[in-house]
Amino acid sequence: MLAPAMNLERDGAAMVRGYLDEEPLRRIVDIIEIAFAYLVSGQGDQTVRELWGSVGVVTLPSLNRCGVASELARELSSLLEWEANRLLGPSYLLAVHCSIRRMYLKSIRLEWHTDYDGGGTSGYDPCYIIWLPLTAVGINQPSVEIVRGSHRRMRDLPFPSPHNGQFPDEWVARYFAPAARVTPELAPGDALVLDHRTLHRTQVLNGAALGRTSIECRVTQHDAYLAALPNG
Ligand SMILES: O=C(O)CCC(=O)C(=O)O
Repeated sequence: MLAPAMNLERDGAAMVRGYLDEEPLRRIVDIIEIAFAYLVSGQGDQTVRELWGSVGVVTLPSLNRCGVASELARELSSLLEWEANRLLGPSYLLAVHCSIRRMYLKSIRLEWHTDYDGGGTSGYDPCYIIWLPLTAVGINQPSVEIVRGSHRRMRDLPFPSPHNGQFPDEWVARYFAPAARVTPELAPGDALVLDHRTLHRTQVLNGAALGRTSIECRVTQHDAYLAALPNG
């Protein structure tokens, strides 16, 4: 289903068209392309190469081990935090939970999960993901599919047993109406903002020629972290 207008508090998700202006978008792309060019040329230590090779991800704190100068890595972090603050109000960038994903194999996709239950963010509540596609998604490249309103119900539903952080499609179908599933079509510079309890997965897009690049930026508004902000 195409994305209807959504509200972050009510739906646990919202689309923000034109979240990034042209200049910050260009800076972000330029900085992360340095990292991918470095890895593609066979450089990088074993840890960064393994993560990149297995799930197509580079974490924000590891950029300086991927050929990105420290000041450029800092510029990227500051930019992501500044934009998040502009959108959501005072928010602390969880750099260790921020990453850049380049999908280049059909097999790399994430199944239904919430970051709260499967992504290690439960200690940061309230916490949000600002998902930034750097390539157009939703038609030829997979977007992120979400279950609208799931952030509230996920507090109370009985989890599959055993639970490994993922939720099988049948489990999601049992508790949520098909109409609650939304797959936004987004352009570079747009953002999809999610509550960290919102169910989401990589869009299933059969036949897509994978070449998608995206950023998962996570921020918290937990009091302890807000107090660490310069104006906190
Ligand atoms: O980029 C994707 O396809 C999935 C991202 C995701 O699920 C996440 O960041 O938690």
